[in-house]
Amino acid sequence: MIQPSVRHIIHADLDAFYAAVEQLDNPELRGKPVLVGGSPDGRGVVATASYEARKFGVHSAMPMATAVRHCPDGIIVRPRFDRYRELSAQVMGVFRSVTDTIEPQSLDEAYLDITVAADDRSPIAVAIDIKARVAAETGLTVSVGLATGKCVAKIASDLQKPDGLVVVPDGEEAEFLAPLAVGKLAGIGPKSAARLLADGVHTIGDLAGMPEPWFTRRFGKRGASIRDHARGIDHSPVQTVRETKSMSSETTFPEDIGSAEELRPVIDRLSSSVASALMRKSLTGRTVTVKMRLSDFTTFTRQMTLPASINDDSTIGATAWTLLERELAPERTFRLLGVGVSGFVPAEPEGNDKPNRRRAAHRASAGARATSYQLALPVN
Ligand code: TTP
Ligand code: MG
Repeated sequence: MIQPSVRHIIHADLDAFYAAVEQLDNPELRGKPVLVGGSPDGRGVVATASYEARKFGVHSAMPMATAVRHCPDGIIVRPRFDRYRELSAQVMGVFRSVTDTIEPQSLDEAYLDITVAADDRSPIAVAIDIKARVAAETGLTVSVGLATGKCVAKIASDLQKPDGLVVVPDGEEAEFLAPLAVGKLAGIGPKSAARLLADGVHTIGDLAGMPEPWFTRRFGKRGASIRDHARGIDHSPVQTVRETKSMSSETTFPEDIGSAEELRPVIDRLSSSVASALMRKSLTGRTVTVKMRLSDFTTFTRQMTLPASINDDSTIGATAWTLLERELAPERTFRLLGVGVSGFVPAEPEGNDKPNRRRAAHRASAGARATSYQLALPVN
């Protein structure tokens, strides 16, 4: 019987992600042992290996030199993070077209709450559809676990890799988990697993059978949730990550400073830290903000909107410096400085919407003249 309170949660994880992308883009690598990562000469490590290479015992985080010894025919490929990000965005797009309730865990992994999407068809049909659409739209395979909670769904997605689909029906969670190794449970790392093994607790079933007070003794505060997880109980929600609205970096000085010579390098350092955070997320923004806290704790910001969207450290630094320089005054010293970029513009394909872009640029340059002065808020 279907109860209305039962949730349908998917954990989806791409198979041998980086290696699969390399095999996708270069057909010559298909069916071959591929090692994505650094050089075997230096201290390079394996980011991931294709399933063909895993047969030789190669795994993520293994030194590349060791991997090559295990798998001499392995083809070493340097990672291409931009391409991985691009495909990740496509895959997340497929997920998002099924449900808004999605919690990405990394580039190749996400939880999806498909309870609503499964209103008019079975959750298994939704899961099959997701797998088929990821394959059709990207050429990649994704392993999917479907269960009533995140913890079981995650374990399920890993069980039949690659291209797996494991469904754990409502009410069968504990039975499904019972024979599996304790180390598969979220929160049980290799050290905990080794200690549990020494105590004769090998499987999740063994763990679930331990008396309640034992969990608190063993795991402290985490005891209750580990016990629930071992019994397949997990009500934690799929948490939609809010879109990043701004990126900033700030620093408090050991001693207050006020001269241009001292402040300029700080602005440059903060700007380059913001720039690299933006680049890592492939974001560009038009508004640069400087946050200032004076010796008397007065805190305020100045911001400027540029005609174009940027993420390079020199433009951020030059803009931030223009804003700060106007505030310098004899006797005025600063406790804290921050630099931020906001007003993100989604990457837009070239040639689209030219008139709109012109309008946007026009608005932006108007904004640059009207530098806004936000509230001066005393802190404390
Ligand atoms: P995973 O999903 O852990 O691994 P995977 O997708 O390669 O293989 P699987 O089929 O078992 O899911 O990680 C996703 C990507 O993250 C992986 O392709 C490369 C990268 N990664 C690293 O760079 N270093 C690491 O130690 C791990 C575990 C992953
Ligand atoms: Mg993966």
